[in-house]
Amino acid sequence: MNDGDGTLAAQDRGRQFGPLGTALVIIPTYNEAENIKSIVGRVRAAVPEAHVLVADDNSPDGTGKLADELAVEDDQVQVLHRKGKEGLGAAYLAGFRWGLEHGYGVLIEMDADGSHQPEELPRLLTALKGADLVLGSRWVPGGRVVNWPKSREAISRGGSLYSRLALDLPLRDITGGYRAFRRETLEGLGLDEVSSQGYCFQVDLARRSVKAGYHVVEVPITFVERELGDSKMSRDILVEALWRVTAWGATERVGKVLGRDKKQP
Ligand SMILES: Nc1nc2c(ncn2[C@@H]2O[C@H](COP(=O)(O)OP(=O)(O)OP(=O)(O)O)[C@@H](O)[C@H]2O)c(=O)[nH]1
Ligand SMILES: [Mg+2]
Repeated sequence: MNDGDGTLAAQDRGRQFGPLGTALVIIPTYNEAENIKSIVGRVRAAVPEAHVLVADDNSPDGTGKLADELAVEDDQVQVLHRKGKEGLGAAYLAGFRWGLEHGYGVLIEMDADGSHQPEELPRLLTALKGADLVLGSRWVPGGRVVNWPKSREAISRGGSLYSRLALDLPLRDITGGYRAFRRETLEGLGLDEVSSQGYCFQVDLARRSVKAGYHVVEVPITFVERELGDSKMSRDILVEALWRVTAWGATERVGKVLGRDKKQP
């Protein structure tokens, strides 16, 4: 784990990490017809050895069909067609399962709208050579957002700060969705118990990773606001994140207090 000043916590020093294996970039899509071809092309150019899985929730705008056309032309591109819109978390869980079943060594989360720049993927993968999980981070030195209104930045920074304090996590960008996991990390997180969606899904996986003792590293990224298509962010997603993070924080605090009482004679 990063101990705040960029150095490794004592228990992580000297730890050996195995080779990475083939990477699968999972791109969840819902109505991303204007973006899908460009994002897949950029991923393939930036990391030619990586494979791509588009996890589409039967988008009414035909994104799934466009992804199929890409898959026909390129055998490193696959499409997971899902029945209907079930949210970002469910799409990622299905993508992770597919990737683990197919033997990939690294599983990457990336939005379809260009906010996560594929050209930054090599830096995430380099960091993963010495980590269990790499978070693309807007809120560490060197990270930034482009074209976001101040109000959106305040919500995002506030969400990460609240999660950091409520859950006692030594991380700066806890809601971000540009991440690289080693397969062993995902296998150790108890994915079958994850039911959260949206931003909350990202907080949930970060929290589980830290609690499991994994070495989590934040790499600065430049996050670019989408130019095409519509955001799926909603009030419901924010409300879900707020209540779940608050409930997890309260449960952990009660657990710590009870544990401390038990130790006292
Ligand atoms: N399969 C699937 N993908 C989804 C769903 N909801 C969102 N996505 C995808 O998840 C990614 C992130 O969604 P966005 O709408 O960009 O959310 P956001 O980045 O928080 O919001 P903006 O910054 O406003 O774009 C995009 O690639 C979406 O197409 C869903 O229900 N199912
Ligand atoms: Mg987006």
